[in-house]
Amino acid sequence: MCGIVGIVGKSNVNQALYDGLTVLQHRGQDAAGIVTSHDGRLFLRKDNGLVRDVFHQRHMQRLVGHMGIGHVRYPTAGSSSSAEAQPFYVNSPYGITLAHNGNLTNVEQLAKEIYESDLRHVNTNSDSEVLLNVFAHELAQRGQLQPTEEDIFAAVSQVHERCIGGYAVVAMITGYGIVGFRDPYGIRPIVFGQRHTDEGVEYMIASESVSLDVLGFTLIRDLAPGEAVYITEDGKLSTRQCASNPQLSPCIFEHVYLARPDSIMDGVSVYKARLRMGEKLAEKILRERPDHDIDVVIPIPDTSRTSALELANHLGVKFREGFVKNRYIGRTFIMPGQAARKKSVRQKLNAIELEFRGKNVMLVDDSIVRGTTCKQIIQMAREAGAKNVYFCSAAPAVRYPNVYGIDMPSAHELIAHNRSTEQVAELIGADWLVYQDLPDLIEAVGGGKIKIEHFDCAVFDGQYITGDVDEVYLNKIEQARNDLSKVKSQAVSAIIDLYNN
Ligand code: PIN
Repeated sequence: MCGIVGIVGKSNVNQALYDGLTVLQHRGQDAAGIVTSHDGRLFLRKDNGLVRDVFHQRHMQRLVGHMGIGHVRYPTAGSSSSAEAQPFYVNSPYGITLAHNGNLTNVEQLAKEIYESDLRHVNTNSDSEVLLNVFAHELAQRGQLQPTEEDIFAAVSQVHERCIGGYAVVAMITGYGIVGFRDPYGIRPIVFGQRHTDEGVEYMIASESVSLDVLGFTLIRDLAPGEAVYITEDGKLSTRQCASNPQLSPCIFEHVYLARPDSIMDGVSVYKARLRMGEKLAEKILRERPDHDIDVVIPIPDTSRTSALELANHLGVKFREGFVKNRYIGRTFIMPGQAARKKSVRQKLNAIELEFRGKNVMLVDDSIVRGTTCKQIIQMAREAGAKNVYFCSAAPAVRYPNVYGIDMPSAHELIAHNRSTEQVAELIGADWLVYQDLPDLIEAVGGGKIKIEHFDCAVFDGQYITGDVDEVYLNKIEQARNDLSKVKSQAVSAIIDLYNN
């Protein structure tokens, strides 16, 4: 998962891009980058770290120009070196930079084609660099000294023909304009909007509408699946459907956990969807255990608060804040003679005992992925004196890996993979575990005022919408992950050895 922004303004856009990325920081804390264009030149700053750490005064001063794009990265499969921070750049044609949220499932094939047929060099393992080269190649094929909107939309159509997976993209064509586009299933989110200034209309493209809100832009709409928007440097906006068979199937996990609650995605308020998730959970509990003995509903901060609140309302049970989260977790230092240890949940969350002592508590989280955190939280609730600890997940059981750009563990690391609800309950130590049913989640998100019928629910049902994901592919990503974690743990051991010797 990553965050992207693009702005065509009437004055320097560096500060607005910085602010827009800061609002999207929850989508990725690993690396950040901004590129701007001025007088046919581009100016780029990117590095590993949070937005506030990557950009200093001296970098901001150099990022001149009335248009630019930016990115915050959350690593998916592959390494997390600063060389893979985005935006990426290719000099031909025109000087194109690109930032991407998502994952291409046919990246291996594309990388081969790019090298063997398109005669292009890709310097990293990032699928975003591959995507950029496909787009650049297709634009170059049009052979125009000055690209028209026709050329740009035709290149996007070719990208759709060649690239499979989930992708929301912003690209800047130096000296010409900014283009945003979305994969033909609309798996990853992307919106655009405008704001009026004394100098004229400014346009912004972003992963989430909250980024537009905070900067004073009005949401125009989401890009449709397969659609592209092109905004020229002097502020002319055009849109085009570039895919031959688009079909909206957005990632439902955005609503469960990834997106901010104050965003509107594909017309649906994330906040409202989460309220409805709570309502559906309450209905399920009342259906299955009409004589339940829950004394209090306690959310595990932060995401689950919205659904927990509505769950408590519909059960007619008290809602209480039983856990306090530390927002300022410090770094872990490796000291001589000490092994690096993961920060425990105890350091992040603390229980307020009086809400637990002698009570039957229903804890609520947005989802259960590995099950490691919730196991510790259940333990904490017991230590705080709870009589019985019940657990509710606002999402169904996560049983399959994500291949469209969410950093999710491989199948064998998912606690619910090949396990029943009862088995998971036992492993996490809950007296009773309630998962949301998938049809209820779909109804919670797609059954409001705006109807959405199809979602990418692959992490819950193993149905990969692009049709190209099979056992062989899943085994390959599992292997890549294992190799990566081996390399990481070897690196940590090497550092520890260094200190110890
Ligand atoms: C919580 C986000 N949410 C908490 C992410 C934990 C799964 N985990 C998914 C629950 S918030 S585990 O956004 O930080 O508030 O199942 O892997 O233990």
